Amino acid sequence: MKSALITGITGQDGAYLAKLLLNKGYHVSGLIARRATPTTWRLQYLGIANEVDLINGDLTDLPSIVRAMNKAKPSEIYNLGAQSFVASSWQQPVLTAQSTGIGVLHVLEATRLADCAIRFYQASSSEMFGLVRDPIQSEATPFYPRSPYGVAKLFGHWMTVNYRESFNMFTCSGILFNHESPLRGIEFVTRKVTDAVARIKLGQQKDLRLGNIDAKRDWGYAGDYVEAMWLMLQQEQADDYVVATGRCTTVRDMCKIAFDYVGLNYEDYVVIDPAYYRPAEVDILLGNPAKAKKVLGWEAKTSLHDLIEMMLEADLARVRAEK
Ligand code: NAP
Ligand code: F7E
Repeated sequence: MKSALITGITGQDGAYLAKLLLNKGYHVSGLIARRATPTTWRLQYLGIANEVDLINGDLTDLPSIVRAMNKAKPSEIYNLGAQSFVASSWQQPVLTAQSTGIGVLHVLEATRLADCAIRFYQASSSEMFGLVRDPIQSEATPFYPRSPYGVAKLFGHWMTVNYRESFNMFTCSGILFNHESPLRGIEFVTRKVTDAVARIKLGQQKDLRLGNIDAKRDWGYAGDYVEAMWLMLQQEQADDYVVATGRCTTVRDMCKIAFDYVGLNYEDYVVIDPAYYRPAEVDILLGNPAKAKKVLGWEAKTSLHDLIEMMLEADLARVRAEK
């Protein structure tokens, strides 16, 4: 039986990936950081909380990763754990560097010490493109990160490349563009919008305060994107891939789709609040997923309209259940 260790299993992607791997017959372990309140709600939402082995540990604590590796004995490791909220990375740059950057090195080093044959996936990010050098970003586009988060991800990305080149290890980086779902954290803009639209529709909220609604993102569905992660580790050769839809939309138009769905006009509710502006913005991200399609046979299946509808239906149900 194949065995996988997922860091960040309690996050959006970790939960979907765990479900995918369980469906493929894997034994799934996950690194779980100690928190004061429970963090397994996503695993519960997907009905898999009792089907995965949760091992205590923290990405900033190398010995705990080594112990988790010894316990899980994985043939594949997916490093998805990170401080992943870009806006917070200016408020907590050192913590972000330690978990999102140095944490990658801890997992790579623990993998090398345990068994160089373990296949390793790193959750790299389109935020590394930042102030974009090409209008459509591919694996060949130079990086220019714009946040402490992007800088930390770039460190993890190059470490992943370096371990492949230095130790001949099977290490892959997925350069994933934004991907969302009903399990997305509430602070990210898509989920902030769908949660607010549900609350406004059901009479529990009056307005929606947002920052730069002219920013453009290439949004896909997380359920599609975890398949690309798995495919990367099934290839003959380790490599890096852009994973994206190839379309991009403004935050403004994404809001319009969400409000239209419940029969409301976004202009009546959206209030611009400069508190949500970022010290340095990434104005546009648009990925070219041609390599992932050609080599992995992967492409995004879910349209932005379908994604927003899926998220809205889930948030409408959640808000109704709270009543
Ligand atoms: P997420 O929902 O924020 O999940 C992050 C996970 O990392 C959570 O399980 C969190 O645990 C864990 N974590 C944070 N700090 C940790 C630490 N010090 N030690 C151990 N675990 C820690 O993120 P996501 O959206 O699933 O994204 C997964 C990965 O892909 C992240 O690395 C993210 O940066 C990257 N990425 C995401 C996107 C996207 O659009 N979603 C795009 C590109 C790359 P708690 O639950 O305890 O906080
Ligand atoms: O912001 C703008 C904001 O926080 C998207 C992470 O998964 O994807 C994600 O990072 C855009 C930005 O995601 C609000 O300024 C406007 O331009 O949803 P977001 P992100 O920063 O793109 C990348 C690929 C990752 O790797 C990250 O881990 O929306 N925006 N008004 C707002 N954003 C938020 N959060 N809240 C607002 O009120």
